[in-house]
Amino acid sequence: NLSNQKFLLKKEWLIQNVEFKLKMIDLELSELYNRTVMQKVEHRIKKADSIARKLVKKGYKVSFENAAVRLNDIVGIRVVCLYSDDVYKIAELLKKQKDFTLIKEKDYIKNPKKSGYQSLHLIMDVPLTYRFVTEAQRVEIQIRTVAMDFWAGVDNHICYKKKPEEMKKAEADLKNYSAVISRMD
Ligand code: 0O2
Repeated sequence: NLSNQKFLLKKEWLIQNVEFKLKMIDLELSELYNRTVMQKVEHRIKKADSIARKLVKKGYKVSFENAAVRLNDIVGIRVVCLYSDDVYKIAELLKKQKDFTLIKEKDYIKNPKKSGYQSLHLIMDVPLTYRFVTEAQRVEIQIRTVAMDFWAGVDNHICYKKKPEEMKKAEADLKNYSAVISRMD
């Protein structure tokens, strides 16, 4: 319906806006370091069933309002680079953007999650003007190295969001590999 179309349109604009900023940052850093910095930039808009599952997991009623207010990652953008120094440089430059507001920063590189997951997450608000009204649009930007991204991909396939017992061994293994990846980075 129309409100769903409007919702998706705003999310698409938000993605374009953030990806444009990232392109500028990538150009600036690539020029500075004389090498490619961002290996990959990807995005996704969280699907309705996944939004509902996350709201239930967090103990909220499933509603459009709760999704908008309680979830930070309906729009997620992921930046993958070679080195952990790059991760922090990209984050620093994102935080310097005057029109972006940092809401929350989660450093799972300095403090990996129990699973071993590593990544730097910036939750940001980005202004969007539509029909003369400017509103803040929330986005979660995940910044990580190629090695961290590889780990997260395997974890996502084998463990994350899956159920207990038979996962125990795989979880322990993956946690060890996460430490190996930190050493490599
Ligand atoms: P998907 O599939 O990406 O949609 P918050 O309200 O921000 O405090 P939230 O969103 O639960 O709480 O924050 P958290 O734990 O930082 O997780 C945000 C996202 O990071 C997840 O989104 C995953 O993309 C990723 N992530 C977190 N932990 C892990 C992990 O152990 N393994 C992997 N592979 N990814 C992880 P979603 O919505 O859970 O999933």
